[in-house]
Amino acid sequence: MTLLDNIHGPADLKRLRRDQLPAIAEAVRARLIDCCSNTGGHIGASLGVVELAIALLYEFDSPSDKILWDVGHQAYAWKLLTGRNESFPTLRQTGGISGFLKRNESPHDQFGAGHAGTAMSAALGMATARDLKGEHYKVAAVVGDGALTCGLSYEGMNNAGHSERDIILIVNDNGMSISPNVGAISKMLGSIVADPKTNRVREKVKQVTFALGGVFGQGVVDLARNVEESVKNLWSPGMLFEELGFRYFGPIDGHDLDKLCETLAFVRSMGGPRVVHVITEKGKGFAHAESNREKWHGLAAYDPVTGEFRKKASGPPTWTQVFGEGITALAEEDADLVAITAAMPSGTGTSIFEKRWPGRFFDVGIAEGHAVTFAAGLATQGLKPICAIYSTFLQRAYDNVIHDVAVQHLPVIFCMDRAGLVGEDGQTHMGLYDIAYMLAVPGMTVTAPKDGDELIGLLRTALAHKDGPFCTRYPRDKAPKDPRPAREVKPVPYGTWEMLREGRDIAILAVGTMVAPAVKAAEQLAAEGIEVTVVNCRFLKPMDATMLDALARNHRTFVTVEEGTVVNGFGAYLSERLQTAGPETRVIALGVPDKLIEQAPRAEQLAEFGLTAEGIARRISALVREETLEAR
Ligand SMILES: Cc1ncc(C[n+]2csc(CCOP(=O)(O)OP(=O)(O)O)c2C)c(N)n1
Repeated sequence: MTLLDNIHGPADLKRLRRDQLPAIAEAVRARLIDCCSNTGGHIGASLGVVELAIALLYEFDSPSDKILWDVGHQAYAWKLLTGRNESFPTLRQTGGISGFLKRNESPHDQFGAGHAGTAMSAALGMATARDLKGEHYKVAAVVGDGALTCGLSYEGMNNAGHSERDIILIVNDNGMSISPNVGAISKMLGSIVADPKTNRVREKVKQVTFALGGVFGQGVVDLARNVEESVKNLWSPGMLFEELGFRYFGPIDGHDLDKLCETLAFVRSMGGPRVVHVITEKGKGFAHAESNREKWHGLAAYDPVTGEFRKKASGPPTWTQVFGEGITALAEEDADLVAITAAMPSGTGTSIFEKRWPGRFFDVGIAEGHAVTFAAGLATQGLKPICAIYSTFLQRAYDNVIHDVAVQHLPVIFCMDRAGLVGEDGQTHMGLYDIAYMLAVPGMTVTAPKDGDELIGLLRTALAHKDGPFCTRYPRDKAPKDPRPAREVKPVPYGTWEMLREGRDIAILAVGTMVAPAVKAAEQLAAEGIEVTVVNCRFLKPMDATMLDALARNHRTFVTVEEGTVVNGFGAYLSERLQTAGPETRVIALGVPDKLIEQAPRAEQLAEFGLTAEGIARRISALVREETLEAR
């Protein structure tokens, strides 16, 4: 029995004395470290806000007060304290609780997320609804300093400050995004923390305002606040927030529960837009996580004592590594190649490039739209920008892809990691839509490699391609085999497919990750006496018209296989192309169905949707049986 077993929600926490809260924080940390050692997850980010989660639940009235966590990856303590202690070991597991906040998981999860930058806008929506309906709860958005590199956060702040509504922004400032945070705002937050003179003055002014409130009436307090504001504007680097219409409180130590509770209680009691600047330490209380904050932001299962991963990496490198090493090598040959990431240097493998080519590497912060338009600007001047952004996060920048890149026909190269089924991160992170959204962009070359060599070959093709944008995609997985050194890999001839096996009747047109299982399926089918054709459709757009026309002459049934949504995917695109091929021709599209996909290991997800050799063989066997019956 631990202290946590008695906490089933905020009411249980509120029954405790304030001096009992540090023991709760300790119990929460122990539980997080223990459970995440089996499940993996965002342990570093979550350890940093244990006290903040406790203080918010202690001083506010969740769920009638609405507390929103931006991204939601850091809200594990929040989960433990709002009724999910018992189910916490199922975190990120099949059928278990989510690694992010989800509205259908708990009434305390006010707004689901996974992508950064949404909390401020959503909070303002709630505060506005409250006011329109004449209700009286509080709304607070907890936003990390990393998420303050998102343009969306400022759109929300700009609107909230102007609205003068009762709304609280809590800036969780740990100096880190996943990697050390970047940009001017991050520097500004740092200078607030570092400036002792400012802090002393601000502290004094605040104490005076507090004291006056106790002795005199509201008029004097208002006057004192005006003085405080003027002094702060003179002295405070928190001015950015103040100018946006927020009263600034802080910086305060986010691990000091007394300070946190006191400040939150005071700020809760006020009205208007206000910001509380809380300084926290990522990984707090777990030595391994404190010593390498980037690695421990979020990770796979580990040994809680040694900090080693439970599963040792063996076998071929990940696609991410192949990409990172590939562009690093290609940059030796091409001085115009530059690489861009939106706050994901290690996730995209561009950190490998950064080490070798720091001057040609750009981390622009969590700002995918900006990353794309920035790349467009680089391309206008003859550079060859490689924009490495996860498939799911590039969704944020769709207009930039069309308006800033495609309309101007600029040769920007998009490399989409985590394309396809992403496993335990669940619904918000699925890379299932990029084929559909990229095929729809006029002039976009859309590709997917079957292995690491082909990825490097396609990158070579992309770098030589001057005629508009180019994209490629690869999954969260190991590459099928070790790639050859980049210098030995030739470009893939533009717009060509690769015939891998010739059969009769049915042709499997496989995309990227589905090529290897399609080949294996064909072998299994051959053992049943079914001979199928297998084609590697590494160019989804433009298609290999010569090969397609030849195939259409001696195949009736085309089975496309892609790791993406079947809605408007490659199968749909091919159907449109084959409309005039003859009444007998049909296209069967295998892929991911049109629904939100729940968290589970990636291999389980692939099997569930039949995107394995066995699954493909089963579907084709059934088709052949149907066709035989029809023919009788
Ligand atoms: C739009 C978008 N891009 C990238 C990410 C990947 N990502 C998840 S958490 C994170 C860092 C967030 O930093 P911060 O807001 O400071 O929170 P912390 O992890 O430091 O608590 C990033 C870049 C994301 N979730 N959403």
